[in-house]
Amino acid sequence: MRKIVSAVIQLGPIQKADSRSSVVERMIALLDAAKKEGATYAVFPELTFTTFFPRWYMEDQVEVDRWFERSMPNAATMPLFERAKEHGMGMYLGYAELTPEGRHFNTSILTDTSSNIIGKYRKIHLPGHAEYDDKRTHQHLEKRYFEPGDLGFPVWRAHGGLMGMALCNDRRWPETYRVMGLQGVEMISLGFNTPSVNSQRSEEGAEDRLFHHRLSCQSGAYQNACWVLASAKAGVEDGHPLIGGSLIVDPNGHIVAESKTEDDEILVHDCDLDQCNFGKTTIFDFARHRRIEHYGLITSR
Ligand code: CDT
Repeated sequence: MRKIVSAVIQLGPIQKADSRSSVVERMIALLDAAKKEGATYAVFPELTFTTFFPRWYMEDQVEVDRWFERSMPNAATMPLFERAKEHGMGMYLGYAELTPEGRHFNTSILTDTSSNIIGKYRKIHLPGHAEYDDKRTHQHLEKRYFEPGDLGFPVWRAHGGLMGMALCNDRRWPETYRVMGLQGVEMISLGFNTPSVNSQRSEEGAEDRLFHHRLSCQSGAYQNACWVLASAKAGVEDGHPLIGGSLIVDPNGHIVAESKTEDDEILVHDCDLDQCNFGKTTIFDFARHRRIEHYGLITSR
């Protein structure tokens, strides 16, 4: 058995006025609680340190850049990295990255048990739109504030297995999982901020959104025989509701843990990476069963 005692750490709402330090304090308390339950690996949400700012339309780049981190860790986030190192815990977490060259990405990182950053992923599937859209009930301006990720979908040998990362909308695309699946991924961590209502179809509410979220994570896990750990930022942020539904999905596609609230909450599970072996050597033995001569269209359009 190759077990990773994993904690999916859901964060409740973060308001526009909340400081990075107050969020980091909440994260440290949750990390401490996860450690008490034996966790050695913690998964935090997408854009962990702030409210989901892409719902706000901004024209002033100085205002936009306030939501971004110029380095990681930095003064505000360092206490989290220090605590994780004290606990000997690895982390996945998402943040808005502003590079020294002035590029903007929706990013996640993977750390080892000494809080060294050993992997970086930049979100590839950016949902939403780039200009103000008065036909929507709310804005979703990721295409305005971020450029598509430029690092692909690598996997990293860490924590005793092959680890992959994704962010929110990526989970709806089978290609996300398959590109990592082809590299043998055993555990995919992903953070998300999903509005509870479809801005273009108000009859699509939280139940439908939770259904599509579970469907995406469960099918990705099953079809690639890997664990999927999904952490929500949930609850009502400045009047805007986000679904909860943080999940731990096993390599058979079964949900083994799911959050019950839209607030700060922890899910802990002993994830045995060897549970991936059966699927990877039988029905989803890609080398034996895939028929790539028929898949060309997928990459040509
Ligand atoms: N953060 C993020 O990617 N959210 C999207 C919302 C899609 S609606 C524009 C998601 O796929 O959950």
